[in-house]
Amino acid sequence: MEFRLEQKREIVTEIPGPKSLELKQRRDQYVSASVGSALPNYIEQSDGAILRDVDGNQFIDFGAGIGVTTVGNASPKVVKAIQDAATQATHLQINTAPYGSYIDLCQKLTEITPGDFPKKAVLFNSGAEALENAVKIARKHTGRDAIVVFDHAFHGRTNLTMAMTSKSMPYKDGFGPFAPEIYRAPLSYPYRDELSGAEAAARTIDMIDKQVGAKNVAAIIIEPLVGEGGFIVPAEGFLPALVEFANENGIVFVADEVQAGMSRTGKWFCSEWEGIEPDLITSAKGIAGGMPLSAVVGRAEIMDASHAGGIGGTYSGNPVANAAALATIEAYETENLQAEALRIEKTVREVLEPLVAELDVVGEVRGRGAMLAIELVKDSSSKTPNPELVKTVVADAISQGVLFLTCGTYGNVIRFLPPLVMTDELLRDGLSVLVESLRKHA
Ligand code: PLZ
Repeated sequence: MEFRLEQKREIVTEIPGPKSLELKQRRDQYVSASVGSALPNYIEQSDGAILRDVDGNQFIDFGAGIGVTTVGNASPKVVKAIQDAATQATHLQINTAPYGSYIDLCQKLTEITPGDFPKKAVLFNSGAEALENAVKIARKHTGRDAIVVFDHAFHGRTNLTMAMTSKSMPYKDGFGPFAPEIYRAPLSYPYRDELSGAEAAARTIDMIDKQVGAKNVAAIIIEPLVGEGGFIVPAEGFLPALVEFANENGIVFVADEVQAGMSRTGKWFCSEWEGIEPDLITSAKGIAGGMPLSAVVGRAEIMDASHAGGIGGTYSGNPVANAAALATIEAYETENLQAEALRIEKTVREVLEPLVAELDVVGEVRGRGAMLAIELVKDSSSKTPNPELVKTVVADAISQGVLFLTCGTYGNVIRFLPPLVMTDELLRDGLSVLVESLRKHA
């Protein structure tokens, strides 16, 4: 594979460098303080798995813009598709003057999502917007109000999705009142609850039955691999049991695959790992190689529940974003990127799993494909979260040219979301910085 930027980390100035500091000064004056940043450096270019800042420093990108540039930063095929599409039209509007790429993309999405039944799709701009609309569709279809979500969930920052998100700080604090009829159920978190999938599902179903009433529930909405909440993989059997319960009770089962979907875990959608067929799937992030695009895809009869005009938006299904998505999906196929996700998983596990025995502070290595994480604790017997160590190690890595993102309800998880084109050499180099830092600070 050819890259524009050398796939190598390189620190050539102080961190942050002078041009970054200049931008920060103007930022402090003109940008709302409500916007945070993990990296103190300002990026000018990205390519493959490298971010290059305004001072010429190069970082290994373990975040992919929170799992967005899964296909690679500035993937050449995606860039070309964007350029070609923009020459044809910068904006077309499906509600006024329809166009083909909207249909092409919806068709493609129905083909790659799990489930051998008639499906339809609808397009939006952001993950939160997809979630909002999945709720609207499920409520219209069932005529019910209640929405069940889970501990540790992240579904967005709009009013409805904020109510669905679990963590108060920073996502909800001071931003209420929140949307009604959202009920939070216990998740399966094997490292902490030590329950089997069946046991955890029984606990969850009991809560729904007793506290909400199955017949009142429009939708159960869950991330099949919980993202912001800590890269938690529910115990085997948990998801299938919830799907069965949903099917038996006329509840729409929604998999929020905004972060876990689109080849990230080594399959098109993470739901496939447990063989579940969600009624609806929300997709975003990795869908369009960086263009703002999201979708709800699912059973045709549910997707058709709303009257025409009830679902949509001015920018939904922008033709440039559609072209990017079609090129991204093609690249996943032709470049065998799902196999690359599994290659990344193999290397990460090989390097990090031995640390669980070696260092008492490394609680667990978990995830699927190229959606992996380590949970850090004070010690393995108490499992007390260790967010301080996460902060130290992540800052240490930044100073050496490696960008890791964190997550977890307790802020004690380091997550790995590399672009799937990250070479094994770069991957091992980035991980070696982490291992060294963990050994030093543990
Ligand atoms: N659903 C599962 O992961 C966005 C922010 C939180 P928007 N995640 C990025 C984090 O992981 O640090 C997200 C998500 C899931 C919905 C959303 C919302 O997507 O595009 O940010 O609206």
